[in-house]
Amino acid sequence: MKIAVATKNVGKLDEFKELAKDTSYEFINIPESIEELPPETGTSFFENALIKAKFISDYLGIPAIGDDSGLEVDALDGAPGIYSARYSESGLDKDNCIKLLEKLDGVKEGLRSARFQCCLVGYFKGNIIKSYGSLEGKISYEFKGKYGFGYDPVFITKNGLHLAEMDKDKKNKISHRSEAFKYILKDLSKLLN
Ligand code: ITT
Repeated sequence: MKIAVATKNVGKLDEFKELAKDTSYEFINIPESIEELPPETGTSFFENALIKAKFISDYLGIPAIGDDSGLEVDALDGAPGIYSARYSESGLDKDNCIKLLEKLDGVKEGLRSARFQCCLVGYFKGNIIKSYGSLEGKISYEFKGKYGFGYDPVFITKNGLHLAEMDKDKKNKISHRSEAFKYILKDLSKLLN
């Protein structure tokens, strides 16, 4: 079965492709002709992931998976949360991280706890499946690492490494996205019922 991955984020797509390697499904990119996904007008990761999945599934006529994810920082009352991609004015990964470190300026190490959240939604002809995953850690004081995307350079995992110090294989062993992926795989066949 072909399933479209409803994302324009190359970092997410790379991780998906790696996770999908050992499955019997064929995960495909959305066509280049789709320049933008619809606006994320939802109030939760679930609602936004559904917007993406439904749009792409209806457009291509095949099942699609949408991923809405983000970072929740306790000292910032859960921000940037569903606004993670649009946190800084430019929305660029580097600027988002810089803004986050500025917001946490002066916050002590013990109070910098945070977690990545990921909601995956599968959609086809009105059928909806969903799953969640999360990854606990804390926000660093500096950038470190060359892998990954988004907030990976400023997120320290339980093992003390920044997420951007882990290559795709290592990140996929622990990440919020891989946890959600593991759960949604079990339900994918329900999309065709
Ligand atoms: P699509 O909507 O096209 O999928 P997006 O980047 O806009 O791409 P989101 O709206 O879900 O996706 O925003 C998620 C943001 O949260 C993303 O831009 C990253 O900055 C951050 N994020 C999510 N997962 C991450 C991860 O595994 N590592 C680092 N940052 C992550």
